[in-house]
Amino acid sequence: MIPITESPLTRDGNVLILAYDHGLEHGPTDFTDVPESADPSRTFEAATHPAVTSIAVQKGIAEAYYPSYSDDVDLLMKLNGTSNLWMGEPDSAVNCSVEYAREVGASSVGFTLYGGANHEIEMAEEFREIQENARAHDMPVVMWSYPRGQGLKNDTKSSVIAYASRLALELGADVAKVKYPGSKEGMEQAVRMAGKTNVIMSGGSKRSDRAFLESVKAVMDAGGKGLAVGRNVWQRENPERILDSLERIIYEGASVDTALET
Ligand code: FBP
Repeated sequence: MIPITESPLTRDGNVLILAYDHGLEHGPTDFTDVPESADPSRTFEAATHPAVTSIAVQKGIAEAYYPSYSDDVDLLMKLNGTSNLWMGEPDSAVNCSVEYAREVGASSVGFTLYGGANHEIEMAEEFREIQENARAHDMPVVMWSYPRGQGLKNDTKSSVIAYASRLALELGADVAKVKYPGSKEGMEQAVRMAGKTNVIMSGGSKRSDRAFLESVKAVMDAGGKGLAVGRNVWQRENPERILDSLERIIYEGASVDTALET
């Protein structure tokens, strides 16, 4: 395992990844409410906030925008991804190699694994190659560990999320990014099952400030290391404001009420 506390992926041992691969994963619909959010520069600007440890993007956005921000922003290259136009069983195309991610300037890499999907076997094999290449370059690996597929009726129940985080440990990820299981207890179980792999929460669709921050607080109280968040930041008119609140909860241990006062 890579001690991620020594990498730019963390601040004081905690993590706040700003995810911006939604143009691929969900398409332009995610930019409808705040049209200026379609401009990647806006999210790169938000990523200069001191609360943000890294920005997670796909190769094309990294190539086009990261050079203008490389002094102020740490890059996590997402190595696979699929559009919402794909109607088949959950799967994710490998779009970038570890070597090329490094060339573009990434200090860490991210990979989605859909445990339980018909394509789990191929995805796990692709992950093996990526994980071993990343080890060779001392680059932390973040697994977007999202069990889903025909057999899974509820992909956020605690036992499924605990399995997701365990799967990340077993396959050698440094960080497991999992959906919120709905409670602090559920997150505690996921953290326990992950062993030495660090667990962070996936932000999810946009919610009220309080509901979102309460889930983040529960994650931190459960022993999680932070979150990777997209829509709950850049779908807001003022991304900085919610980042101020996140900074207080994740790095200062503030309560939700205190964080909301910022
Ligand atoms: P959000 O915080 O907006 O949920 O982003 C996290 C993320 O994992 C993105 O990296 C990715 O594009 C998206 O969620 C995928 O969500 P899903 O597969 O559930 O549609």
